[in-house]
Amino acid sequence: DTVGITCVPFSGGQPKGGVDDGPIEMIRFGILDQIQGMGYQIELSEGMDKYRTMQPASDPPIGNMKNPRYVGMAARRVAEQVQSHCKQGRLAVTLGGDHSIAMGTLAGSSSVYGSDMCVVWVDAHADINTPSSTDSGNLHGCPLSFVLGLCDKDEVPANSPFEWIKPCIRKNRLVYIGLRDVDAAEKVILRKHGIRAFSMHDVDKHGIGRVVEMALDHVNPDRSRPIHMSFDVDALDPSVAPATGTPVRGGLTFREGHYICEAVAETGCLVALDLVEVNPLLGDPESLRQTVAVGCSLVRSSLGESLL
Ligand code: DIR
Ligand code: MN
Ligand code: MN
Ligand code: MN
Repeated sequence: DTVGITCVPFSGGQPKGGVDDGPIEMIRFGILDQIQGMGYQIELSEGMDKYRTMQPASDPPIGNMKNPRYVGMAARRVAEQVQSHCKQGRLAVTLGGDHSIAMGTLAGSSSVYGSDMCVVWVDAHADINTPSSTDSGNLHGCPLSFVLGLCDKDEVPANSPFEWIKPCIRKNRLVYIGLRDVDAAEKVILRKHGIRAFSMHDVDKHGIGRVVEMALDHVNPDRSRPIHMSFDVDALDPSVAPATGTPVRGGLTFREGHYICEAVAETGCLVALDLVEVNPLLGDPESLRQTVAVGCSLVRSSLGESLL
């Protein structure tokens, strides 16, 4: 089997520098050798430096959205690179970068696997703000609204940097695990569209085993549909993954995070994986090492490392 890896050194979807060094730190930690050591072939997407040089000289806000052109262009390139891996039957692994790049990863994978594909979104946050609902204007809080087709026409007009994104993910094919910091406007969106979410409250109540089972039953009852998992390291508790831009207390334990990855690997349905929001610039060297290490081990677990 071949894993197609796309490194996206990109931080334009949020204000903190450093998250663009997430992929290189994971490579330094040995993620490529580790994946090869599991018996996979690796194909690496070309030109990761382009994600830095493609930043436009001028990128004024559109409405509330910050860096809209940069985010739109980078995500479009991510979509092409992920699409090309999926087309060739490779498991597409994307290392971020901030979570705005998921509008690209999902556009890319769904262009190959179609609307039958389901999405498991593991995050402290819902990342489903629309261009008009976002308070922060940070596009890493918005990727899902674009791919679900929740934006009004006037939010994504012709010539918008996001015009290329077609609605490609069905609302009943998306499920969340780990939520604990959801904006009021996002709660309205989740309720309005009946999107299934398992918060940390649900993890406490049912245990992670039952939560993952219920989540997969919702989007993939026969375990036959392709799965794209998008894993934001801030889903983990800050004691486990401290070096991330928007940590929120009360998150997943080390084992709970890995359990999700193992259970998804066990389905044999995983076609694409995002590992995002590792920010090596935040915190002391030990926090950094710990966060990079846990990011790499989540990837390995998703690829089946811990299955016997
Ligand atoms: C908040 C925080 N909902 C926003 N989102 C974050 O800015 O839209 N996403 N941190 O990762
Ligand atoms: Mn996120
Ligand atoms: Mn998050
Ligand atoms: Mn975030």
